[in-house]
Amino acid sequence: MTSTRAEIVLVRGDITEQTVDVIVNAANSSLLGGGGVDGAIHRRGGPAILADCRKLRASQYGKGLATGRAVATTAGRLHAGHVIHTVGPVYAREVDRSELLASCYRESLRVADELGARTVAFPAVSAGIYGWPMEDAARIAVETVRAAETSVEEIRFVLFDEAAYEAFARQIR
Ligand code: AR6
Repeated sequence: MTSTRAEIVLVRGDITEQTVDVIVNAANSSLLGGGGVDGAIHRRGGPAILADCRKLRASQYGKGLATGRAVATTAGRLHAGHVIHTVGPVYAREVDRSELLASCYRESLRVADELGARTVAFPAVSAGIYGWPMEDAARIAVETVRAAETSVEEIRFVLFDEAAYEAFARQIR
């Protein structure tokens, strides 16, 4: 069954503290870690996540993970079954990369479905170091997951600060 409309839940907090089937990471194409959510996930999840990422780089992702795509690893010590790493686009005023940002959410849900996940936590992909304006990032995130055909039952957006939480809340209303 892939027609269930998932419940969308907003939480203000740290995504690494969530108990869910899948935690989505706003990664970069190297898959080898970074700052922001990515740094927090690797720190809190421990070295098993990086070990899995290195295996992916040594096998089917020799050139890294393309923008808009998603791939799963272990979640290490996080309270989750898997981490799904997705690579958001860097925001640019002169080119519209919205479709790539939407793809991050769609592809992550597709991989989550393959894993049989029921609960998935997302950060605001691209809305930190990659510079996407929060209001627009929230609109794309919410519109995309609403339109997605998925068996996931709960999609939890975990927003780090009040401004991000409010931006997502305006999209849900
Ligand atoms: N829990 C939830 N949200 C968080 C957390 C956390 N622990 N930490 C930060 N955020 P970012 P991006 C918020 O920069 O823009 C990395 O170096 C943050 O406030 O993590 O996609 C990667 O390796 C912001 O709202 O991801 C890439 O190189 C949102 O999460 C690059 O950054 C996303 O911010 C990806 O940049």
